[in-house]
Order: sequence, then C-alpha cells, then structure tokens
Amino acid sequence: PIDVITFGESMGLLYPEGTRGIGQGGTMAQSFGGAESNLAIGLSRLGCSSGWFGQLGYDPIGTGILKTLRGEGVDVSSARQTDAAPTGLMLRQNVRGQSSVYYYRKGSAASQMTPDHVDSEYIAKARILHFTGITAALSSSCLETIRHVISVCKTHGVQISFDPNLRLKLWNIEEARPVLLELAESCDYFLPGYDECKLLFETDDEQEILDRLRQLPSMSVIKSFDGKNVIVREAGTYSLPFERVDHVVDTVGAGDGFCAGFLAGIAKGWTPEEALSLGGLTGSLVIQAPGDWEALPTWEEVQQRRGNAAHIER
Ligand code: KDG
Repeated sequence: PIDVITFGESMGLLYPEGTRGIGQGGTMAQSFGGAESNLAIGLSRLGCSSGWFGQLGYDPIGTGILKTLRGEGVDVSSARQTDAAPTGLMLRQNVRGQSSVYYYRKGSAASQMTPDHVDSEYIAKARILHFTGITAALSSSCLETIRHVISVCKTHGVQISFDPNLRLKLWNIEEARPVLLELAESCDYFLPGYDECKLLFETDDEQEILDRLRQLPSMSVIKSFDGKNVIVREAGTYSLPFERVDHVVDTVGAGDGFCAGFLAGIAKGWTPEEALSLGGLTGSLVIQAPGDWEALPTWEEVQQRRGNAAHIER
C-alpha cells in the first residue's frame, strides 16, 4: 500500500532573482510548483509513502519535475508524459511583499488529462487519495477524471481527501461553487481555508459556516480560522491555535504543507486532533523559507521542533 496518492497539474515556475518584477529585465530562476506534488513531497519528507500522477509534456520541464519528485521519494510510476502538449508554466513575482502569479497553462498537457489515464489498480493501492479543486478548474476532462477517481476510490474502499484550493484566476466563484460543493460531498476529509468557506457558502457568519460544514458527510478541517485551525464534525468542533512564527518569508505552499502534515498524521494512525497539530506545525515551517515546496520539513526537523530530538546537536 501507498499512504497517500495524489494527482493534478505540476508546472514549471520562473521568478525574477532579486527584487525586480517580471518584465523589468534581469535573470529568472527556475523551480516548479503544483499543489498536489507539493503535498506528495511533504508526505514523503514526513516519512510516509506517497505517489503523484498527472500528465506532463515530453519537455525538459516535465522531465525535470519527474526527476525531482523521484529524488524526493515520491512514486511517479503512474505519471505520464505526452508529445501532444507542453508542461504548463507559471511566473511569480514578489514585489514589496506582494506576491502575484501569472499562469501559462491553457491547453497544457495536464489540462488534457482524461479518465482513461487513470490506473484503477494503482489507486486501489492508496490508503488515502487526495485531490484539489485546481484540477477541477483546468478542463471538463479533468473534472471528469476527478469524478472517475472518486468512483474508483469508493469501489476499493480508499479514503478521499479534498482541498478546494480555490484559484479565482482559473474560474469564477459562480462556476466553482457548485463543483466544489459537489466534490466536498464525496470526500472523507474536506480541507478548506476559512476564506474559501466564506465564498463557498456565501456568508461571513461563523456559525452558519460551521453549520454548513457539519451538514457535510465528511470531517472538515478549516485552515486559518481566526488564528487557529479547526476540525468540524457532526459531534462538535476542536481547535488548535497557530504555531508561533516570528518571520514570515513566503506563504505560498502553506496550505499544501498543512494538508501534508494532517494527512501524514492520519496515515500514521493518529487521531484527527493529533494530526491537526502536525498539520499546523508543517504549515508554519513552510512559510519561514522561500519556495512552494522547498521548505517542507523532514520528520527529523518536526521532531526537533517538538522537542523530541533523538540526538543533541554538536
Ligand atoms: O498551493 C501552492 C500552489 O498554488 C502552487 O504550487 C501552484 O498549484 C499551483 C497553482 O495552481 O497555483
């Protein structure tokens, strides 16, 4: 078995070095991103087995992404590369603390994923299958792929985790709402942010949001609810204040880090309350260094943070 399998779009990432913005000349640095591959890396670093699949182009960016994922210990045996379309790209800049992203992903290899690309036997190996709303926004065939994966999970008793990851650059809230709510109905763990809840349920009223989440069949875990992370179940709520962070460097990837930590806890057989604390800690470490996934902590780092270091550093 594989603890967590996830799928979606991973893209090349280019960003200006230094303090210049895009279009102002200078040198671009390269990396890659993708909410789901960030999560798979996070799980692997936390000592869980993880797999990622999706469709990349047969190009140096796609090949580079696969190499890095392999190096991080993520199983990519079910990932595909195609000659028919390129790997998507995103450009990001951080000017005076304001981060902006520009996507070059329309028609990308990932957006052409179809249910035929899904290996049911591979999915059946997962203890938990995780996907995000980004994939649902890419194309109708990607949304069909998600629906197909959900049915495969139900057939094989695989638990489902879903992060809505609302990206309003990809679709508007009217398009997104019914789809994300449909998907929330079919998962075991629903992992939204509080701001996403406000948009999904069309209210700023805390109590109403909690009531709506309680009506879902899944357990919900709200990231960033007024300085805390909160588990919402029919039986009640449980909340844990944020970890102390002295210096926020780059918040991109915090949600993926949180989900990786939470699912790692669940995969290790912890209670959801214990898993929530690993989620919070992992997310807090991601934002203290740059990169979408580069700052994800290893299990050893997490242990040290918790004061459980197995050795004293010399
Ligand atoms: O959560 C971080 C992701 O948003 C980033 O790595 C890129 O997946 C991505 C996207 O679609 O923006």
